[in-house]
Amino acid sequence: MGTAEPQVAAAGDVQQASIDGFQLVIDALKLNGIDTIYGLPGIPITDLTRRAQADGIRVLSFRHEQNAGYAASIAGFLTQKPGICLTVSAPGFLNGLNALAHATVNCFPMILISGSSEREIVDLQQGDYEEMDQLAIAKPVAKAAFRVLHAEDIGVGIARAIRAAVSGRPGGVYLDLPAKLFAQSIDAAAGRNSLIKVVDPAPRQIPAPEAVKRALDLLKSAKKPLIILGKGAAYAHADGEIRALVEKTGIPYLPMSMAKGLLEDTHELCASAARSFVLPAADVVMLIGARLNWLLSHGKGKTWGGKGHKDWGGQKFIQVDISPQEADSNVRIDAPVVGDIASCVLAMVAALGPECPRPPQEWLAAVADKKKGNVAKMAETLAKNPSPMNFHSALAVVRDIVKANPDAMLVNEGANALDFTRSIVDMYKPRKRIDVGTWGIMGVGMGYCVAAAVVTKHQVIAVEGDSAFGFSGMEVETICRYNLPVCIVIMNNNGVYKGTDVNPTGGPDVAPTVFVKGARYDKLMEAFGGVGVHATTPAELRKAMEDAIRSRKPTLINAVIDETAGTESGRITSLNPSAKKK
Ligand SMILES: Cc1ncc(C[n+]2csc(CCOP(=O)(O)OP(=O)(O)O)c2C)c(N)n1
Ligand SMILES: [Mg+2]
Repeated sequence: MGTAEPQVAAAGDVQQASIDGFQLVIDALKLNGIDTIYGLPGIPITDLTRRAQADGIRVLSFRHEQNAGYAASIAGFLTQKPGICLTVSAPGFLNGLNALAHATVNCFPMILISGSSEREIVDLQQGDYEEMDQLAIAKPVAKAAFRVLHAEDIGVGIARAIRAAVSGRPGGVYLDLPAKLFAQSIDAAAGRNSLIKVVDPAPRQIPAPEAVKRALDLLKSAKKPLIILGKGAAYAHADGEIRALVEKTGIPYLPMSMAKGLLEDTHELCASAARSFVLPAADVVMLIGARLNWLLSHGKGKTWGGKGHKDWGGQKFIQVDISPQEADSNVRIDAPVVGDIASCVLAMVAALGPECPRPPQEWLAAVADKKKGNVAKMAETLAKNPSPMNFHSALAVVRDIVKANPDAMLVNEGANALDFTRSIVDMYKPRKRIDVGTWGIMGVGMGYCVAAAVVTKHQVIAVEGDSAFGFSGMEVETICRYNLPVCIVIMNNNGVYKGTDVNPTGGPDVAPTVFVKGARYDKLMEAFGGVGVHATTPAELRKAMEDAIRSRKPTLINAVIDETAGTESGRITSLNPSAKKK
């Protein structure tokens, strides 16, 4: 009897004085300013989601890990902090893996944290619950991959993951946390002391002065200079410096899709409406955070004025990029400038001096002239009001709504629904347009909507192809559950690209690109308490969008589009062997 009391007290003390793996993970994340987790609970991370929420981290629960992953990836892009996606083992991990690869390819900082099964059993392939060697599988698609086996190493593991995700060229990082780690308890003081608050996670990388000089000398020698802004430029949050560079030099610029709005698309130097003129005509091109990948036709071929599809067009290139390996990936780079975009642009603006020569007037006039013609042509098309509604008449409405709400985030995916939106809907502010990115991936839509609403608190407008929407459509429940100000506009043309294909055999199956005709996606939103609208005219679409923005209620507008209106593969018909033959 006499010994019972102290024992209880001692047990209490021991409990107080120890800390478990769950808590160390949560504390390590919080210590590094991570306030949101995008995930889906289950063994072995259910308690991690519960305890993270209890500790003040916002835990957003999705219906499928892929969407949580896309949300985390774009949160990383928008905030420059790694977006965290949390999944269960094997199948949950694999569902999240697509987004991890997407983050790596697009240079978005993201950490996929997955629970995993018992190492000994996995390594002997003895058939554990959800057994999989996740670390090995993640490695090829991640910028880095780590596993933590001991609670004492959680601090280091999370610090390494954060540094790998955001430093240099950002990317997707995998962090493997086996189930047994969470239950490990260690001395509380030692545990807390083992955590690391990462100092300067994405250090500035200052470009070499001689590289800056080489680049500016080349730029000043140009007769027909062009600047191309990529999403790396948008990521850099160097909006003032980039504007200063463009306006000081007076050089026409082309924004890549997610760089739209870095300077307003209506800026007099924006050459988007003259893209097919400026690319082959330019003599010196400065790429800022833009890679010469397929989206820029690899810097050669007919797009650039080359004779054949692999021929150099004769341009000289300046490439501003954080990665020293990027230069010469597709064509010769005459003046690489390596460093973080903000530091590079700042250095260039400073080196330009007050008296910066403007490009020759003939060049500026030629670009302006081309723009004027194309803008007038587009205005004519947009003014038409055909019945049924087509992409142009519907997107003319979206264009007006975005102009009136320049702070709104615009999420965009699809083929025609993507290409037409990109060219018709002007953006006015940086990092407002988020889309399919480097891979032209379908399925980012609803995950992006959730993250955009949560991170920015602004209204979100999503323009979605009906096929594209289907990849993540179930997350409308998530959007309703968290009552997010998201207005989804589905460009419903009954299928992939268009709804008019027929089965050549005459059999009962419809063609592979065709969906249920006249589907009512709006009812899906109503099922979860959101607002669903069926819109068949631009006027109905306009009213529904205005109502959605006024109310900030989750809204889905089923915009019925002429099913013959689209083209195969949107703008990238050339990559589609069968369409090319036609
Ligand atoms: C993950 C993934 N799967 C498939 C594709 C191929 N793909 C490209 S666009 C597209 C859908 C186009 O249809 P929709 O979204 O309805 O746009 P529309 O052209 O009809 O406006 C598909 C399936 C892809 N890009 N990504
Ligand atoms: Mg479609």
